[in-house]
Amino acid sequence: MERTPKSMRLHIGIFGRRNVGKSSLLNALTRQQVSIVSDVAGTTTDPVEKPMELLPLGPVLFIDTAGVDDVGALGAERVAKTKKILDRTDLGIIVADSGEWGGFEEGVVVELKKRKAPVLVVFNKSDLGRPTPELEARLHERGIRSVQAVVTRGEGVAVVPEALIAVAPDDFLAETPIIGDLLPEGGLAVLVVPIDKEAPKGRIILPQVQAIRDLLDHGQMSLVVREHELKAALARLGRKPDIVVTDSQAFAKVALDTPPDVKLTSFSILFARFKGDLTEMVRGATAIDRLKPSDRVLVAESCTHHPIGDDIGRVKIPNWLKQRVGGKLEFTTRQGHDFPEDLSNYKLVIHCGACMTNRRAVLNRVAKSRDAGVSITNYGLTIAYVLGIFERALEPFPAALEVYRTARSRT
Ligand SMILES: Nc1nc2c(ncn2[C@@H]2O[C@H](COP(=O)(O)OP(=O)(O)OP(=O)(O)O)[C@@H](O)[C@H]2O)c(=O)[nH]1
Ligand code: SF4
Ligand SMILES: [Mg+2]
Repeated sequence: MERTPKSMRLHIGIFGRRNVGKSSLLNALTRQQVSIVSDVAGTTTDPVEKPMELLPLGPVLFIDTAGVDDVGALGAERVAKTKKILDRTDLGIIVADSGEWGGFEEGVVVELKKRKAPVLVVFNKSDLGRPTPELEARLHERGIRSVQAVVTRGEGVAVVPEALIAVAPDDFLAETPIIGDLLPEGGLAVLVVPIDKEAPKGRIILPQVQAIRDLLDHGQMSLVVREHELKAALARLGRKPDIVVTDSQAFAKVALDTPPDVKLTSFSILFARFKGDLTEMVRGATAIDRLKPSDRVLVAESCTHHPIGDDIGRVKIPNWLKQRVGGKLEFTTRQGHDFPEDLSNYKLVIHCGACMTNRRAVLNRVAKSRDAGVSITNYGLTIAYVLGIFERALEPFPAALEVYRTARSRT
């Protein structure tokens, strides 16, 4: 994390009048005393920077600024410093006090919009006063998202990361390649694509197409085979491939046929990283061990049509999990944009590969699950977990594997 160059981090500037709770918010988000908080207006005089990993958004740099509503020589200096921060801001948080919104806040909105930086408004101190519904509606109409908080009591802080994901610029969310970074240039990936009755006629599905394109973009080769051809294909090669990627449905057979020193994973696991948050979903998979009979599990699919057959989320995964738990589980399936607002009844969310949606949508669901204290994982990770090949399937992703091993050692 610390190796991410500063320029690659999403820069999040925190702006607002003096004493509105900017530094309190930074400390709450980072869970550290990074910036000095006091009831004296004008406490922060120089910008305070704090790099951190804000999952699932990735590496960010928070910049707490000096309140800029004051006048006089010192004030002018502060205004100048804060204006400089505006120029480095990819995303601006405007902290407002007790629902108050005026020319100052509007001015910051204008400056941020000029720089094409998205805005999130945090109405802090809502224990003392709240924004009027009209004000909230007005901001909403202009596409400005707002949340209410009482930072000193920790209230509303947990929804801030979720709101940041929702407003973050697209290019900060779509940085991970699908597969190209997992093998060297000129490397070879063998892709296992079952052609069974569930495969769509005359074509291969989107995650597979996109993986092939990503390999081409990275100057790598691919060899596409069906699962019963894998052994023969490997035997024909002069050198072992760098990685084998399989459709999750053929995981068990492919794991047997792939030499132990060749990396192996699934399309769905590649997509847990590409479209979501692999680390969080790896941690989520370990919740399978804590499932008990009659627990509720949510199966979420990003589109209403499943080209590789409906039965994976509705039949196969439920059956494997029931077997493992040794009793009945309550499964609910949701499709498309229909993701429940209230997750508190569920023990686990199992998401599809999300090939038909964008990363922001999945990261939002990851954040929602985390807020609700519910584990979230995906199809491919669940299958690898129940088949007992989880560590093998995570070998290409050392950081995620480490998270898994740490999570296991705690239980
Ligand atoms: N009642 C109430 N007080 C709060 C809340 N959040 C912060 N405060 C208090 O407000 C005061 C100012 O907080 P800071 O975090 O220092 O505010 P700031 O915006 O960084 O202030 P400057 O650096 O001076 O511009 C402190 O006494 C905080 O404890 C809140 O939600 N409710
Ligand atoms: S979005 Fe999900 S359910 Fe739809 S095809 Fe892709 S993986 Fe399957
Ligand atoms: Mg401050």
